[in-house]
Amino acid sequence: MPRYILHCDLDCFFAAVEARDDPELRGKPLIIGADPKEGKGRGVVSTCSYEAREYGIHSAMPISQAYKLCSHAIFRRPSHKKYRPVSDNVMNILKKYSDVFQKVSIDEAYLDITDKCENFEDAKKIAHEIKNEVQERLGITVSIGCSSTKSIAKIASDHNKPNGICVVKDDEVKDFLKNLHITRIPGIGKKTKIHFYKNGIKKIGDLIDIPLYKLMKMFGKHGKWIWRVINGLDKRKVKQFSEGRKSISKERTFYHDTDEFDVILEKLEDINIRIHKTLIKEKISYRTVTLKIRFEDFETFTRSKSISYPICNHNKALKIILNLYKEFSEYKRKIRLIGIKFSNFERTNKIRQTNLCTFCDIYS
Ligand code: TTP
Ligand code: MG
Repeated sequence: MPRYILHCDLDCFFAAVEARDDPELRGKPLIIGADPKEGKGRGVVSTCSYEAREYGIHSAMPISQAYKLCSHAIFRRPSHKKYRPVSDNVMNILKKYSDVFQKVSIDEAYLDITDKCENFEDAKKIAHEIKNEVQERLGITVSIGCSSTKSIAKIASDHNKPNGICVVKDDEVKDFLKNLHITRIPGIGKKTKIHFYKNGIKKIGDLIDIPLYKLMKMFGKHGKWIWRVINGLDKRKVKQFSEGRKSISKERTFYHDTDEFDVILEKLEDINIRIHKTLIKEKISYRTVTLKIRFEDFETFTRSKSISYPICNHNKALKIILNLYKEFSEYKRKIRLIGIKFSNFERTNKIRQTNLCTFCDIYS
């Protein structure tokens, strides 16, 4: 059964909002980020207008370098308070087009519109309607990719930026991908691309005819993820994340009540990793970690630790959990159940450190 998935991504989001609100900024190289202090400033570029991109400027570039490349650009500090409501308004428009809606960052979301389409022409019409509505109501532009998998829809939304729509039908996937650089595959970034270069692979076309077993031999489980993406076989669903969710927890009852630390630790590690997969996928950071312990006599305790800044890191979380556990290690009773809860959430913008490994761990 064919699927129709849209990936919508706003164009130079922060810069677009600034230019919408100040006509002076339109059509000019505009850089949103740290203060350049005439080339001596520290910090980075958050984003920039497409006019600024012509000078080679991009997100995460040191602001001093951006200043060198285009000192006559207009520099503005980001004003997050302004962007959040615009993002909410965009998401509310998108949600009207499908209940199967997944926000993935402040300016990016997937929609599964399979129920509303018989073919890709229908999907394209919906993409146009969305684009027009966003532009008319909010005065900014969105680029939309459409395909039957999330990964190809995402690559496609980037393809005709800004203000573009790109539809990739199932039988067009290989042709569409073959001339693109390998870093367009989600999860292949600056660092991982080196492995591919060593094997003489630069374009996705260099990977396309390699059979699965060989890709797995060359790149392990990463190879499997790549094979799925380039063959249009990424099966990930558009998942609706309940924005009202306040916490995520998991608990496990031991088969036999236990006081063996190794057994308890293994269980904690397992639960911790599983919850982090969800947290990473849904781009959630937390400030509070809670440990729950039920002893053999059913007496139950919870202990929490809150930290001052949001994190999403399983190693740090485990340290906190083990610190909370210390208190109970004195007890001379066996444990029946153990659980972990993460709460006090903050939705992060983008998880920028995602590497291929994380992708494969999450999606395999
Ligand atoms: P992106 O969608 O990655 O970038 P963009 O919308 O500015 O440009 P594009 O047209 O290529 O989609 O990120 C959305 C916003 O998130 C961006 O406007 C600013 C912010 N951001 C940062 O603050 N730092 C970063 O490194 C990145 C990548 C984005
Ligand atoms: Mg964007």
